[in-house]
Amino acid sequence: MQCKLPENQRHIETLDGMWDFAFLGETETPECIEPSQIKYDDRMPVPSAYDAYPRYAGVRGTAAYRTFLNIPSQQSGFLRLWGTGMWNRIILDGEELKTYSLPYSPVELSIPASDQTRRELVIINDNRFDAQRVPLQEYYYDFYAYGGIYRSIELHLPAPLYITEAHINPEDHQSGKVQARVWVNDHSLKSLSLQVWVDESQNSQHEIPLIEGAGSFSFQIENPQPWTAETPNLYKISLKTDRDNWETRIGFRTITVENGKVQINGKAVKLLGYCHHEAHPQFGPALSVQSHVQDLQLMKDMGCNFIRGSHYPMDPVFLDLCDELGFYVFQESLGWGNREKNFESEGFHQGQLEQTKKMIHSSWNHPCVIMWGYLNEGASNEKYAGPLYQELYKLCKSEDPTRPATYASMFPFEDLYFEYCDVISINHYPGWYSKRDQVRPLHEIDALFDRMLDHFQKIDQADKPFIMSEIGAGAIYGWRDALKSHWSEEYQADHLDVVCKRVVEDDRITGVSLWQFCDGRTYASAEALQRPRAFNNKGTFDEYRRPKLAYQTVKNHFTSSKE
Ligand code: ADA
Repeated sequence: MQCKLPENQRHIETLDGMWDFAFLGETETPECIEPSQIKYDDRMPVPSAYDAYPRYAGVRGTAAYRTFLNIPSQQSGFLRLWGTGMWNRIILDGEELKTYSLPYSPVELSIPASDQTRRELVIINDNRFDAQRVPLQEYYYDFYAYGGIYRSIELHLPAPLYITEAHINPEDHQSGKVQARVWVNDHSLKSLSLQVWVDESQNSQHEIPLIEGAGSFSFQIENPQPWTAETPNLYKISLKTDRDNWETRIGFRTITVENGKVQINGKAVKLLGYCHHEAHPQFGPALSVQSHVQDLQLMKDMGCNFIRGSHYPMDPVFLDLCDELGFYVFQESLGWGNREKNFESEGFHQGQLEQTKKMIHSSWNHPCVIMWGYLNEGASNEKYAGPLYQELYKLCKSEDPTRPATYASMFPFEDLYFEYCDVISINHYPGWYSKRDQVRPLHEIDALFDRMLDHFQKIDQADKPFIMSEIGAGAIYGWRDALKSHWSEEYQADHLDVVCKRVVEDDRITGVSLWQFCDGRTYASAEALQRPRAFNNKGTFDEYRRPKLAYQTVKNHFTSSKE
């Protein structure tokens, strides 16, 4: 079937569905595999983490995906891949388009025009750990690293002049003023005629001067309703040129950081919620909208208003749902416990900057995102890490001055870089990783909060909001035990009882993202010795989202704080 484009309009189609597939095993040089030699002997859904499926469970090596595109002759366009793991080589009609490794990050690739209308798209994907090929992902990260195409792929066939990006920034709901910046593909263009539509009605007409393909303008929405987690009011914005129609949704909410508080629309909020991995034992990180809604409904029901997307940028579908259902999101780039070897690697350094920038640009318009994060539990107590902490902070502030930036530190008392964050985020496990002779060491929890709060005062950081970005205890689902000690559901519930009580009652603590929403698969190697079943078992739900005892405990605290 020949596809016909609507005249002078952008045509977008999803490439999701069943693709040809082949698992090629431990190839020596996936860079050199000749696409025409690949024998596709299977079919695989896109999106999918193929190594989560029974036939390929746990394999490491090279895989190939193939599909065919139907593009009118002489039409150019681009592909948007919303998130892949771990290393990829993209080939169109036998020609290399790009080789990259930016797990969980969106990537765009131009499609050159051709006489042919049936185009062959091959994605060679490798899921082996390799410091050169995959500098951002190490074998020791405490969540299973899958291969495949985790998220949707879109084919965009725009008119010759099109909008590449727009940041729509509602100032505040009292004024209803919206500042906007728009970018087009043609950098020689001097001005752009554009109409703004709000919720299907025409709002305003603009003639925007452009410099190097970018220009700014503003418009007004009459009496807008504010966006908060409790009142997630959204407005659909369409930017229409005579050749394009670019759409997004926005919410009127401001974020400020003042006197040790995070303020939404000028009002201090207590952030209560979970760290959330995109993970399911059967599907890995390739989750459906149905599964995202399940997780969000469970968190809403417990009184959560806050989610830390650990430890990589969340799926845009998940962010859309957070916009719609009302959650505040801490959106962070991929990193986990990185040390000297990583900080000294050029690939890691550049990869951090590139993925963080892509994260900011691609999730800029989501009202749910209230802060940017980077380098989870990196070496923020070491001198060698300083330049990257500084660069990432500056990058966040220059790409987006409207949101605070932070990083989850595991060094509350030795951290050297609190100057490079607007919110102090601490990961710590009092009452869990404890001295070997301690039985039910719950007393450690309040003692740690006291010491940290004193310390932030002493080092003059108490004017920054403080979030407990990880804290928790493991429990094996169904393991109820008279001793109520480590790994029992009782101990986890008692532990989170102390944590939540403290966070809810102490005004100096801005919030908590408990570790973690649900259990998640981790190391397949002996690294798993502290991880029974090879899962991180600190979920309040198990990996199939079945609640443990702690569910009711956390819910009681989080819902009581709202009364
Ligand atoms: C760290 C890390 C988490 C998880 C946690 C744990 O804080 O950021 O990903 O590994 O420890 O369970 O120990």
